[in-house]
Amino acid sequence: MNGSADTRAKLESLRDEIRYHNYRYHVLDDPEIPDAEYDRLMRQLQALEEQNPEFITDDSPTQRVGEQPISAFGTVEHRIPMLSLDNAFSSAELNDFHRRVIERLKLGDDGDSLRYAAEPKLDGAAVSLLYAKGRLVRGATRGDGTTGEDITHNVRTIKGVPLRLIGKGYPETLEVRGEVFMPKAGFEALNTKARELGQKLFVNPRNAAAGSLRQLDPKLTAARPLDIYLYSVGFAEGGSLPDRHSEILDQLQEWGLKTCPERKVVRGVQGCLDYYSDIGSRRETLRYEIDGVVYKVDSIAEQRRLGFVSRAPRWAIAHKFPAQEELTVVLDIEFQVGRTGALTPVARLEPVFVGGVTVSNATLHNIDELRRKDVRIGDTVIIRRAGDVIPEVVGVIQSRRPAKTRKVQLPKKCPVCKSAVAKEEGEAVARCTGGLYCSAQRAESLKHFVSRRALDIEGLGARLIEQLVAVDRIHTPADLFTLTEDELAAMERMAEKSAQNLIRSIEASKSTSLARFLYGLGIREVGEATAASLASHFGNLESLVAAREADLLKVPDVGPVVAARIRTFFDEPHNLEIIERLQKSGVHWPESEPETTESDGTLAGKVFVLTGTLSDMSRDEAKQRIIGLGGKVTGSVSKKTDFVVLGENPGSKLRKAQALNVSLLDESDFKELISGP
Ligand code: 9MJ
Repeated sequence: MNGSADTRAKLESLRDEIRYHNYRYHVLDDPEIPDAEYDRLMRQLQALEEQNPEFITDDSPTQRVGEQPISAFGTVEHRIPMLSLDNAFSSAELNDFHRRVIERLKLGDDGDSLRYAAEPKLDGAAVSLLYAKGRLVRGATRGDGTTGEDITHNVRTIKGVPLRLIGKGYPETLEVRGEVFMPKAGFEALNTKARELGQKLFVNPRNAAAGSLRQLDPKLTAARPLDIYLYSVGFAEGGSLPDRHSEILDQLQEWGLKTCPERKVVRGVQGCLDYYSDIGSRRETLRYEIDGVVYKVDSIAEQRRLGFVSRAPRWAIAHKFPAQEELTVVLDIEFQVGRTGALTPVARLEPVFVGGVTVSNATLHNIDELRRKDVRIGDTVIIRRAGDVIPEVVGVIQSRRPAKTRKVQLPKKCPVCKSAVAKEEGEAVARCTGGLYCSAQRAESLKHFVSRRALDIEGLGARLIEQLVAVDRIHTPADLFTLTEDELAAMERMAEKSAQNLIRSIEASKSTSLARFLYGLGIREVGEATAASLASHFGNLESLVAAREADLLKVPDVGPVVAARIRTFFDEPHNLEIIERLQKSGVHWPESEPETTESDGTLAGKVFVLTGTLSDMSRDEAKQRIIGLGGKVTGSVSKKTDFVVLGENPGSKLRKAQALNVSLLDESDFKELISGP
């Protein structure tokens, strides 16, 4: 008896929790928890209801396919229900799906070559568009799958939605379905504007797309950067369609309906898995947000034979990427001291699997962020890890804050060297004032000096550097070149062979380039690109050390702040002494002719940014060509950038360029430009 009362109470409390999150998500457009957590709650409820079917109630969130339409819009009955997709979270689950398909279709060994139409799974809002005699007559949201909201006025404002179909041969009546989404660049621009105006930010592009579609005033929707890709046909009358999904989409494209350019036909599970990893590796560089890929049995006849289960087709599955946001608990908050003394609050976490790896630390960026987000020890927080970016704490789940939490204050003294901590007014970053007295700053400077893009000393890891600093064996980079093999072999966890190899790579690192050396010195504000500009501008170290601020300002990429930092660095006798010792130990680089700043080349005055890998030339070569023609190359995209050159797998610079409307050049455009008239 008691057992069943407990079960009912548990069911009701889960349902209430899910209803609360439905409300936050669908009504307030302000979700509190990550999708992965919502999915877990839903699955928990489904499992509990499956075990206790007698307790299923009509008003349970499981009994609804999607969200109920809000009444402000007219409603639309979908003639054919708009289904959702089943999910596969692993290749094993994908294999199960494929096996079921083959069994149902009785394909036997032929199943290995079954054709699937594969496409990215867009993270936006599902819509239906109805065309009568080629004219757009209605747009609707998915709603609960059966009944959606009439958003005709809003979809008409989306430039990617044709108001009339083009070409010929389209059916008299055609209902197409797809995803309205907000491209990442547009989303960032929108949030930047909202931040400036002190307005509420959108949590993610999907939320922004869904919210934009449900504006009562179409002018508001029109001002939002929305786009669309169509991915299926609901029904077609008075005309015929091809008999493969992939060919139907080709046909839609010819009638002016946008389809995703990444879609592809693959064969069997292996083809699906290859597609999954290809799209996964390019996910960050796509201009829109996706949360997985979708595979659909390509043959429409086979789709019909497979049919549907209650909510989803049996012929399609969404293969999800690992969630990029997850929940966990903050065990502690510590301050890490960086190379420049910056104190970064870091949350120590209950380990959590997110973005494909287990994460136990996440950054809180700086003290202002920590205060703004009001993260406390004991809090349940959202952790985000996207691509290779350092995991960060996105925010706190207020409703899960325990009665007792502990707030963390900015320490007055450096947690490592006890020097005073200073934070300048208006600056977000607090710093340890200990300079090279602080062993953390010393260790971090050394790690930077030996890092791959600086002197590139292989085998000299963070642990070893920390040990060497802790025993006071190394104070400055120059001390690295006095290490002996015997000494290293005596260090903890150091095999003789590794000691030998390390000495060899220290020796090899002595032959470097001026750009790498300058970057390795760790001058504030001098990143890789600025170091490279300084190296090619001055050609040798002596001229750079002797340069006045006015001379430095002539270097592309160098403004007054950077120039002052460089001057301060070389005015410090201690720094010059280290440089001299390094050169005496044999660190050297080839010198080059200083650049002439006055140029009348064909690219005179044009500012370039390079991103991604070019197939026919190295980045350095590309850069030399631009400089040779009078142009400049800088490291980051700004309003001053004239062109961004895109190689293979461009990074965030592409998005920035799109947001700022900077001209983009692919490799062939670029080659044409530098080859001249
Ligand atoms: C998305 N979200 O990209 C479907 N979807 O197909 C794609 N969703 C879908 N297909 C049938 N590419 C139901 C939903």
